[in-house]
Amino acid sequence: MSRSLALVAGAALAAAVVHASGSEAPALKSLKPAGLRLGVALSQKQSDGEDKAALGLALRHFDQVSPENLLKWERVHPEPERYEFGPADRYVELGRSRGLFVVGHVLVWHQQTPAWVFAGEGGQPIDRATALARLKSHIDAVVGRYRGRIGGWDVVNEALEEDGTLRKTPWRTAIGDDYIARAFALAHAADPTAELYYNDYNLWKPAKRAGALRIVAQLKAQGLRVDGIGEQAHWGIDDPPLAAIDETLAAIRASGTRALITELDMDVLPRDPDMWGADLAKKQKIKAATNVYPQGLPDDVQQRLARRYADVFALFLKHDVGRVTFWGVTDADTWLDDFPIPGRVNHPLLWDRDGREKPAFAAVAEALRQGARR
Ligand code: 9MR
Repeated sequence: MSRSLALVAGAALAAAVVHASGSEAPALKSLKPAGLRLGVALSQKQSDGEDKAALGLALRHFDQVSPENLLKWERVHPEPERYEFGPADRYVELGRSRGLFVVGHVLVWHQQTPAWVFAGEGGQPIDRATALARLKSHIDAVVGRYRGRIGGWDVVNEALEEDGTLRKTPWRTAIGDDYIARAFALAHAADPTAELYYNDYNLWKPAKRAGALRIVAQLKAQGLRVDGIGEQAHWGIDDPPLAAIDETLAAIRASGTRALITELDMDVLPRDPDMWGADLAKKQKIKAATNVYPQGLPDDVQQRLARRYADVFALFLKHDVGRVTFWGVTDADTWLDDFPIPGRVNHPLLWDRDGREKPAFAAVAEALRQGARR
């Protein structure tokens, strides 16, 4: 690109920022305490610069980025001998060129991993040695490629059942319980400078939290590097209770490992206890009953959402979490439109579908200001 073209493109991006935010709101990252990383997950459209308005908001307000999907195994390593690094290279370069802390997500997960990874010879179950060899070549290739440039990795994601026992994943079946330790050791060998995290959801539940603390204590007892325990924080507008979040952050902090909030959003739609496991017909019924704000979020719920964000941010700051990452920039991109019920209109983030700040934005800004003053 010529210099003048680059200038025009830069100006267009700046214009998109002003248009999208609709006001001269302060950049969130300018308000926060220095020790807190404040980030957002980018879609590939955003890191590729196609969604300029959302990218503009991300670059203005955050100092850390996570990749929503493009570093998952199925994207980056779809076939045994084929890696697709293009989107990830552009994502890492974008973050580095803007001085952002770039996170890698995710090395070991039972989802979004192609079937070949777990397939043995001739239809046999995969053996331990083969599984370890595949794990090593993947981690060497991916972590090694971004050595010194990706600042921290979600090494293992969602290894726990709700009761705190280890989940029966294909990795565990093939390798054994030490697959977690092996993954951390391999990641550290591939980039000794990178921070390494254990990441999971529902760590506000005491049994699951105990499981995460146990995993990390065992890793550390083996001399392995662990820099953070990530609570994803896909939460609701009313639950989990603040007291449970408070206790969890206190417990993680007391364990000596930094707590991170890695995938924050607030589902505002009514919940139905059956919604996660329901069949398609039932899901349709639940959709009809719960898709209650298709035209936008009413003022009273905007205010409730703002209060909820203020409350959880007060706890994040109280417990000195190392990072808070939102799972998406605006409501236009949220995965919650399709989960657990497909085709609804959710409103979980700080900007609405048109990129306008919601009251929750001002609430987070104020919480950060107060946190920085303490
Ligand atoms: O937001 C992601 C969505 O676009 C993908 O379809 C989905 C596939 O499983 O993964 C979502 O991100 C997940 C993250 O990688 C791990 N924690 C839960 C997130 C929400 O499902």
